[in-house]
Amino acid sequence: MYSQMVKSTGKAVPTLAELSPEDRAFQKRIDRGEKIEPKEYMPDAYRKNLIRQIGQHAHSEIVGQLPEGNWITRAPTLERKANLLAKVQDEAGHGLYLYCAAETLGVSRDELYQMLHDGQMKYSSIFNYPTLTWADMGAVGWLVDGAAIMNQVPLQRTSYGPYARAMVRICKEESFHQRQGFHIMIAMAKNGTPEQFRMAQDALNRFWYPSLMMFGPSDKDSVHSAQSMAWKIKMNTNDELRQKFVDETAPQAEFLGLTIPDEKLKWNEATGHYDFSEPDWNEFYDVLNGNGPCNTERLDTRKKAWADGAWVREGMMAHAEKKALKAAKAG
Ligand code: FAQ
Repeated sequence: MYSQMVKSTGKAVPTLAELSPEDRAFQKRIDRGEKIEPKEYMPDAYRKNLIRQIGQHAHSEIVGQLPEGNWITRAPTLERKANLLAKVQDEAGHGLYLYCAAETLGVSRDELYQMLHDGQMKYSSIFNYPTLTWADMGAVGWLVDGAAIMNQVPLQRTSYGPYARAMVRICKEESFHQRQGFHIMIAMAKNGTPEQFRMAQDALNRFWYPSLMMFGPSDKDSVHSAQSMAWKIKMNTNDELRQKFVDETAPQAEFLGLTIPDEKLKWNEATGHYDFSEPDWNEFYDVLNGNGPCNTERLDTRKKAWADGAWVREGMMAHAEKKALKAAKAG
């Protein structure tokens, strides 16, 4: 079975004094809040870490189309169908901006796809779960896009210029996605039939913990957080963002009349946050290792799409070559 590699590359963050003069100057630029642009000096490890994160982010956007694409033909109304179609199309666009941002770091899109198909690069664990009912379209928009926004809004301030700028547009679109999902949940949980309410609750039950996993392992197990935060590739730790997500989502569930499947979920006056249960981290690592319910299906679908599109790519290349030849001949 296909397996996404789980590898540890984490090292202690060096102090300024331990850095070479070039890397020290680079770190000082980051500390001053300057943006790093493609042709400027950057340490090799900064470049590699960005390719890893942006590449995985791009893969998540395009693999993330699959669980929702499954429901376009079965949307309950024309309006819902049009909204879902637009959303799924937006995700493709997000993938493209992100692949472009990664390409500015010296990796080609073909190489990134190859690494996805070989299992050398990951995509978000959340997309290895199935979407079983229409209520799942509500839960994905509300929870999955909600978690994505929580993580991506701070990334608009990330140190790498092309990544930060891609995030601005992506975040605007993600907030529309979150609202279309919440709207579906309102229709089903607040204004729907008892059966629709039950479907909405069932979707929340299945998507709650996988959504919490989207933020990555707990801080003590995060491999990249310390260095990524020093480089402002990440602006917050995984646990900080997970807590923020729970704090925002718990009142929304209450508004919907739905119950988050966590007996420990409780407002804590002293901390000013909700207490909540951690997800099952064994399940998380199992999914990363290729053993989630849909890993094989998702990757096979992407590989087939790549193989089926070969004739289009070849045709476009041939057309581009012909045009270039004509232009050269014309002078
Ligand atoms: N799934 O050291 P950390 C979306 C891996 S976009 C899979 O903490 P890091 C839009 C991690 O890569 C969703 N793998 O890692 C949408 C690393 O493995 P590696 C995607 C995960 O990078 C909505 C290892 O575990 N968003 O949903 C996951 O500092 C609806 C150790 O972890 C982004 O990519 C996971 N959940 O923090 C589309 C945002 N978590 O690479 C369609 C940008 C961790 O060493 C429909 N990325 N891993 O082999 C980030 O902010 C970070 O990369 C984190 C992980 C926070 C995801």
